[in-house]
Amino acid sequence: MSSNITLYTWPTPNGIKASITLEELGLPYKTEGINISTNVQKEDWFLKINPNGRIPALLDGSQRVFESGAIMIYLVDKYDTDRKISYAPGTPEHVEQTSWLMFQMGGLGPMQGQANHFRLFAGARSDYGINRYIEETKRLYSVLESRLKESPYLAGSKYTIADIANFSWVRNAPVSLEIDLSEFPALKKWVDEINQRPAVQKGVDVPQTGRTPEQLAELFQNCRAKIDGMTNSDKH
Ligand SMILES: N[C@@H](CCC(=O)N[C@@H](CS)C(=O)NCC(=O)O)C(=O)O
Repeated sequence: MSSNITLYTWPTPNGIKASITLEELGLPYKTEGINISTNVQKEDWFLKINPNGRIPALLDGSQRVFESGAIMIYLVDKYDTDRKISYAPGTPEHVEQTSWLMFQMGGLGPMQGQANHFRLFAGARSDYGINRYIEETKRLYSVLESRLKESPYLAGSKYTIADIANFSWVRNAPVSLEIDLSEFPALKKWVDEINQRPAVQKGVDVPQTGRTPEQLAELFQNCRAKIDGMTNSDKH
């Protein structure tokens, strides 16, 4: 199928949801690397594509799409005619697919994002913030664990965008937040399996930054050490 897609992205948990989806669908696309540490995502030209000033965002011809969940839904609605990574609207599995996608968009992403903020990037140390958001992230992992004990994939027997969305956040938790996935064996098995998919291996590295997994692990370790070295600023 013809497309004229440009993906504006950076290899972060939200960014790779879009690139993995494009890779799984085998769609040709151009990539514009948006290095979020330089705040290019707040520039006027970019705000015309995503008024929220965040990645990922996508242009398909003159059609803009922003919010990673909306991008995934747009791509499967328009291009997944073979239902490779989605269920057909009107089926019970499609309702499950939407439910688990929204679980990620409204729950796991925001909560783990706050855990990342307090544990890795905050300007002041808050043990309350660290504990609250890491515990909430783990609670959400236990919800995924329960589902994956009863079903091979989140929406049913098929790998879908619901899996891509949740996987994109869970995969890095051991190195970023030191969450031990062996506490969640069904979740760990699912992550390990999805990690093997060729489209996932390509999609997690878009755009290529040249940073190795070891360098990323060291970066996270340094971030945690910086926070640990601060005095806890919570008021009691
Ligand atoms: N709900 C949005 C969240 C997007 C988001 O937070 N993107 C982060 C990277 S993972 C970002 O652009 N951060 C830079 C910033 O906040 O300026 C989505 O799912 O697309």
